Amino acid sequence: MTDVDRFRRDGYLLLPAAFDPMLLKPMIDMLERRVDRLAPELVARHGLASGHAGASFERRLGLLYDGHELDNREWDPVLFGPEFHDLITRPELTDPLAALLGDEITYQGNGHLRPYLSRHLDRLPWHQDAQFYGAGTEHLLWQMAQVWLPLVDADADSGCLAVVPGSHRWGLIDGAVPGHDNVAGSGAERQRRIYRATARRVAFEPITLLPMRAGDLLVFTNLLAHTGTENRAGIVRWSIDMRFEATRGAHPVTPSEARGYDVMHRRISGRGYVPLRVRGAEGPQTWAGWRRVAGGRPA
Ligand SMILES: O=C(O)CCC(=O)C(=O)O
Repeated sequence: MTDVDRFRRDGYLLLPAAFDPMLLKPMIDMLERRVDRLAPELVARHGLASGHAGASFERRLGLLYDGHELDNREWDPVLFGPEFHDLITRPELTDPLAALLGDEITYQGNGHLRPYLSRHLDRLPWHQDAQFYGAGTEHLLWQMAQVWLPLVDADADSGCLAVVPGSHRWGLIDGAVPGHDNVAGSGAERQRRIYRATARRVAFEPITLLPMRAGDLLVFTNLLAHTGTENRAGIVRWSIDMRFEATRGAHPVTPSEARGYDVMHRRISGRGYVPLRVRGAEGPQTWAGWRRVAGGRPA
């Protein structure tokens, strides 16, 4: 069975050791510099005795936030930079994606960097990503790929993902909120509805935990039911999740796929995400080119 067969059967594909961990180093070094710059402010704000300068990448941010809330979304803008650009245009990532999406591939600009702290009873609940993208995007099942990339080892104690294999065949569990605006934030009530409906649907299904090491890659469909798990390991589970598409316009699509692209692209442009061509006949866009499209947005 090929990787493509496995992806179509299970709705996800785990690629162990896709990256030499050394290739993650520029990204990690950049994040360590950010944490270092942030440390004096956090020391003052949280009344700490020390900035924990000697602590490891896995531990330092957790020590600086000990007992305090961290909003992961504050870290997303950090992805718009040369280190992330260079990481996601690498063949180690785009080769496996090309097997699934074809040779013209675009990162949709919608990535999240999650310094996920060790917090008992805290995790992202069960959902399908398409529930958030909006009804219609389920038709992009084979035109999109979600990628999850841990920057540190993530296991059952430190918040690895869990999935229901084959759940992409269930269709959209709850996306049918008429008039739902998929550009604006989902709102607490909508989020609750999505999480509740998905939790009910997965309740009696066999789940699979996906422990991963730094350098592994997980690729999954936008209909795969998945959740984060509790991080109880005392380390920061640094990970990146991001969405790619078979570049719109580069290949023929069905009318429902075209509708799916319309809904998805409305969200992307409405939210100001800046897509990046990571692979194609013209090669990947350069960092300078990506930055230019973003209108010189500061990195
Ligand atoms: O990183 C996590 O814990 C959850 C990530 C997730 O739900 C996603 O990538 O869609």
